[in-house]
Amino acid sequence: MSQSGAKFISFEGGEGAGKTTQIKCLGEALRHAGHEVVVTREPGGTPDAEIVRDIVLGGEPGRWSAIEEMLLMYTARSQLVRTVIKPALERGAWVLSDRFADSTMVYQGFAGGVPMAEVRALHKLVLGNFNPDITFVMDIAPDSGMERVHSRAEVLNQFEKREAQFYEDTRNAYLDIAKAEPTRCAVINAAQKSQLVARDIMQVIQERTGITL
Ligand code: T5A
Repeated sequence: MSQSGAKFISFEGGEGAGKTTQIKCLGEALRHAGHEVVVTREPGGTPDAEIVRDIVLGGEPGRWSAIEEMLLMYTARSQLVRTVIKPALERGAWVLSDRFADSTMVYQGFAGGVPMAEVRALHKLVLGNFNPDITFVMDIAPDSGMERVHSRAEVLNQFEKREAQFYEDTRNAYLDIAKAEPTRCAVINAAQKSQLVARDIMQVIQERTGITL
């Protein structure tokens, strides 16, 4: 679907893994190399989807059932893909997304208890076979990631107030996905200094796409 080799790249991983930081870094490198780049995030990325983000992330844990969360995520995702991501790829822009469908599989599926087959069926219904070309799984011990989140001193969203086991489960689920889909996913050691994380990400981009950054 994309023109001129542009790719759809998602960044996944636990809270505080450094996804936003690395998207900024990769976006700058791609722009510097002359590519158009669209940066987006999930849930969110369109005015309507940002409203869904506020609804689903606000309040206390347990406000929504895992199925309700999944439906809200896919409602927002459907509009984001239809109105932002696909048009960008069609005109040759690279798209960098802070989280995408693996987050639903991990948070509402593995950790939330929605059967995998049902998450996959909803994905198929809403998006068909549409998926990122490359997914970076930003791997870090949950304690270290949460330390970074707490040091930012922002108000925590409901997903940042769960028990420690929840973060262990989500980390393991991401690693399982990466193991099952090695062609799409690349696991990155996100506990390193930012510059080293960025170096590893750019190396994967160069190896898998053939572009020079
Ligand atoms: N969710 C989402 C679902 O349950 N289902 C879904 O389908 C979707 C799409 C989103 C929540 O929604 C859930 C999952 C999430 O819990 P969010 O607010 O977007 O919530 O939270 P996160 O995506 O987790 O983003 P964070 O902002 O918490 O973490 P990032 O983006 O991974 O980390 P970043 O780059 O903001 O860095 C965090 C801090 O660490 C520092 C940064 O400067 C920053 O202060 N930092 C580093 N420090 C040291 N070394 C490094 N290498 C560093 N990299 C960054």
